[in-house]
Amino acid sequence: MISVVLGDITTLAVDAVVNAANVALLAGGGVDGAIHDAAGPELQQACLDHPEVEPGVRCPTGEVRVTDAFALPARWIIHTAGPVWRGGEKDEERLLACCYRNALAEARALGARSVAFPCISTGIFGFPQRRAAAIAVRACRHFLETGHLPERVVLVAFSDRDAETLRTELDRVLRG
Ligand code: AR6
Repeated sequence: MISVVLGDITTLAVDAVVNAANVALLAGGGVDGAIHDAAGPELQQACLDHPEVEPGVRCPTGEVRVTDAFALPARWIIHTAGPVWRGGEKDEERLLACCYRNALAEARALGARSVAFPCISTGIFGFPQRRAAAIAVRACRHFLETGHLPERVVLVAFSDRDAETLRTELDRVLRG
């Protein structure tokens, strides 16, 4: 089941929270900053425990890395680095879909029954919200058709407008 919730993702009692991180897994602003603030300082060390795969890159764009969730109500944080929007010709749409698919695959491997996603890439990284919402909803729908877990995916909006956009896209996809 996919649902849309308006609010602060750090407060949600779900098994896994997805973080819109950066490739370095260094605490930044936006939802990433909120997650680090709420989880506590151990989270940064847990992120740094993931090895660099090239200088300055612990999680390439579209991939995911898991940490404990420390002080969050969740059990795990699945960090993903979304694409920076560069006009749409740099593979941004495919990479954003990869973030959702890879995070859901990781959640399934962990045994997570519920997962919450922020609107990855649509803040500081500049991805247009409506396009991102359509990709998010489609990627989640397709993934949920392939197995039992996760049972519940929560798409979290941080503004009324984003919630409205997500609900519109979800209705569109569910209507087929
Ligand atoms: N709960 C839910 N959603 C939130 C919250 C929150 N507490 N706070 C912000 N959002 P952004 P990006 C929404 O900028 O575009 C960081 O510096 C926000 O309104 O957090 O993927 C990272 O370290 C927007 O809809 O992520 C990276 O460097 C959405 O979360 C970079 O920003 C995503 O906005 C990633 O940029």
